[in-house]
Amino acid sequence: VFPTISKSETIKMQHFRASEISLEKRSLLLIRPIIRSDDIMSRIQPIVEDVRKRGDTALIEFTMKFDGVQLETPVISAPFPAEAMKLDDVTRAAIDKAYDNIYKFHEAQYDRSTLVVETMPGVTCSRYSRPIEKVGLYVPGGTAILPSTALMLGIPAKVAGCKEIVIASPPRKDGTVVPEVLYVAHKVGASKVVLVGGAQVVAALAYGTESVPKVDKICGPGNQYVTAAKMFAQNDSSAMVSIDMPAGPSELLVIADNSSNPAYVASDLLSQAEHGTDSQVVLVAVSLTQAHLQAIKNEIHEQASRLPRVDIVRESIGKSFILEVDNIEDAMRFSNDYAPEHLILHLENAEQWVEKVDNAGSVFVGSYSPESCGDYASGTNHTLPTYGYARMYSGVNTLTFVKHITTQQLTKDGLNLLGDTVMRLAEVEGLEAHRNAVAVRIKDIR
Ligand code: HSO
Ligand code: ZN
Repeated sequence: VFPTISKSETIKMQHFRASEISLEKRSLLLIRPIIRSDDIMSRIQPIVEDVRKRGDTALIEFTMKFDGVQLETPVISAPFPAEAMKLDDVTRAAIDKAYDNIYKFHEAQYDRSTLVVETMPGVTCSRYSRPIEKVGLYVPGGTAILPSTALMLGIPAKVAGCKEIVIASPPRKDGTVVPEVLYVAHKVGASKVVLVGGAQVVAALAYGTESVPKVDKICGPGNQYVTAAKMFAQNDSSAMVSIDMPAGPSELLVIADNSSNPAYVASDLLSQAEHGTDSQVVLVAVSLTQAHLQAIKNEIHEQASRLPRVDIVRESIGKSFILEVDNIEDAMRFSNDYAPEHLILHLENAEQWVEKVDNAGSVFVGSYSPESCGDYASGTNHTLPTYGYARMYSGVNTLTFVKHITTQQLTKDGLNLLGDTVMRLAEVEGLEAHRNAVAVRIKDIR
């Protein structure tokens, strides 16, 4: 149960000392606060089924029901109308700069060369990469418009060479598309923008409708309904679709020592806390003096009070905590156990500690690397594993949109050399037809 911070109270995080809490309490701190309601699946299933059955008609009805918007058609096709993506010069320049940096980093990730390895004389194994042909990219709406997410999904898909990129995003109240999102869609070469959000558009992308193409992979963050619909579609073999990763609310863990700037630390925590009431931010304080810690707390309260989204921040800060530890090793251990989506190292010689990070979506090194830079424009991706999934998932990257095909070619001599090994293993498994496929050839060779 999390305290609700009322308007008259100080905006502060709960506070623990690692040396004073039990192991049980420590493991509780690793668990994310979100309340997963079991009925999410049962609530999205009828929506998914309905879209599958009635296609565009259902999309239009659900958009009326959930967004209060009457759509004439759910899809805008390229070439997109110039007047719908008109931006002021400063905004366009910012998107262009972010685009260039993200493009550079994601282009460098893609080694298109074919891998060729002769494992034994006459036995050649190769690996080829191919783009996933059709992809659906979900750009959430909700309490903020997120053209940056369109960049983070669209650019790697473009770099990978996906043939059809479909961007889905809920409409604005007047039924139009966010111009920044449409501009990004144009830049990444999207063929369509679907003006629908939620589980309904995930279903449309998974199964296809009259106007929405069925895609091979659906990527992008979203609320619980979007995530549940993605998981449902992935599990339905008749949909034949994959997803990027399970997604949860955004989170940040900051490790700070006495060299940190209290105002910077607080600003980073709040930048993530403003995302949503279910965001969680964690400050791991490495033997901070009480004065230093108090300075950070004061900054949190003062900066938060001035934020337009202070009501959201009150709730997310209420779900967040400070953990005091004695040394950096303990901090790293906690962080690796927590496996944060974002990790910021406000440490002296921060770069030395990167090597000790085992689990994190993306790491921000040193006091001049705010998470905001990675969220928008430095080049790294911001679609990252949350909820502890950084233990086994990578963030979205160029290879998210690529698959690999292997080949092999054996020469006569190669088969002669490897044949006995294969025949013996087939015998061990009792698979005579396997053994025979080698034996009929070996008979001719020898
Ligand atoms: N921090 C968010 C991404 C984002 N921030 C979008 C601003 N816009 C989740 O990684
Ligand atoms: Zn952010």
